[in-house]
Amino acid sequence: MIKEEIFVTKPYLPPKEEYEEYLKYIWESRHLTNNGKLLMEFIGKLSELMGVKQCLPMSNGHMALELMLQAFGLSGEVITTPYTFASTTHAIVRNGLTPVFCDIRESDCTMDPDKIEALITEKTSAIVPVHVYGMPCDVEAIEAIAKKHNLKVIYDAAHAFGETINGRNVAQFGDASMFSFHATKCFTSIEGGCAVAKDPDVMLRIYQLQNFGIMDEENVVFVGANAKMNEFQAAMGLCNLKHFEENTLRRKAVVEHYVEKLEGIEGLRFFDYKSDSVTFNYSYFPIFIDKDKYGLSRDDVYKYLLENNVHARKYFYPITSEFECYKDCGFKGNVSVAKRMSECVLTLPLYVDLDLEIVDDICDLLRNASAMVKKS
Ligand code: T4K
Repeated sequence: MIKEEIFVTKPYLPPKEEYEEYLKYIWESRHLTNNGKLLMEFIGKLSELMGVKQCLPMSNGHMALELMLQAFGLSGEVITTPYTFASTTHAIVRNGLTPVFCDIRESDCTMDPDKIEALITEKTSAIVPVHVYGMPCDVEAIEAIAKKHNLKVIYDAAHAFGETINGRNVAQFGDASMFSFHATKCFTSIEGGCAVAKDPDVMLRIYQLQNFGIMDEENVVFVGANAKMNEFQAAMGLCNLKHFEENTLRRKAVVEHYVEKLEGIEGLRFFDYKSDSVTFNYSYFPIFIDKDKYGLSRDDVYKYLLENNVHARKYFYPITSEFECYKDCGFKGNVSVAKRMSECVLTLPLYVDLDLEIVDDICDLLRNASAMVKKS
């Protein structure tokens, strides 16, 4: 049994003095939110890192996605994946759009491009794929299909901040992308998110929508919401940005340690992080358990780890198409791979200061659990 409780993640916090410097400024300026100076500085630094002309940090990733979909003025059906967090499907449905579920690839759990075209109808207006766990989608294939059928591609890139594909930042793909800066993410502004869109008119509309659709003191032109990022969030983002590169290396070391220690355990599979084309941010470490070969089911392993103080999580189970709130909606889509993957996945603890000895202990638990069952 591991002595202390180990959670799936633990947010990185910068040295307190670095945040306090920004707090001093906030106290002096009394500018707490609504386009403060720190937000402007954050926008500049983020745009530079992502190599985009414009981006807009917002209150959280979900609102960024929801308002981004609204800004495109979409209608009808949106092809998406059910192998994701609630936010992706909710953002579509809350825009009055109908999700059509496309299955995923077993290799990386992202949308299977070979299954998209069969789902396109005259009602389809967009594709919303997810770079789930920071595994980049097959952007080339997806965008070729979108171009052919004149559809928008809006990525849920909640997990993919800072990653590159063939040397280009992930934010540069598709028509738009949303990133999450939630406390549980590899880069955090406490709560927070960011919208990136290529079309400056769409960017402007997102900007208007996140402030109630207000144009000026006397004109409210769109039915917007409040999704503004405040100065405390921007300050945290600015601090954490300074440490992002170094933190990515520390998470990479944890992932490599897991891979080394888990390799060879029959019935456990994990992603291949060796890639010539992708630089990962190492935000999640999911494992997939084959009960017949490993000897225990995912749920058995979840319980066993919990009894030993390890709080692994079933990200992403159940798939969103099976949520209670959607059970009577009759949304279309054959998603047998997504369902199967969701039933065997377990996401292991991963964060910057996760001690490698704890990783050893978690791996020993996983190795021993299987060995014990096979012996008995
Ligand atoms: N799209 C995708 C694909 C997403 O995964 C998400 C969010 C979104 C969109 C929407 O982005 P945001 O609107 O959230 O920016 C968490 C997060 O709340 C959520 O941001 C994230 N995805 C999702 C995958 O995970 P929970 O309900 O599992 O979080 P919670 O509170 O159980 O936290 C997990 C563990 O982290 C805890 O056991 C302990 C630790 N923790 C958590 C927090 C919040 C800390 O140590 N400190 C903390 O402050 O959803």
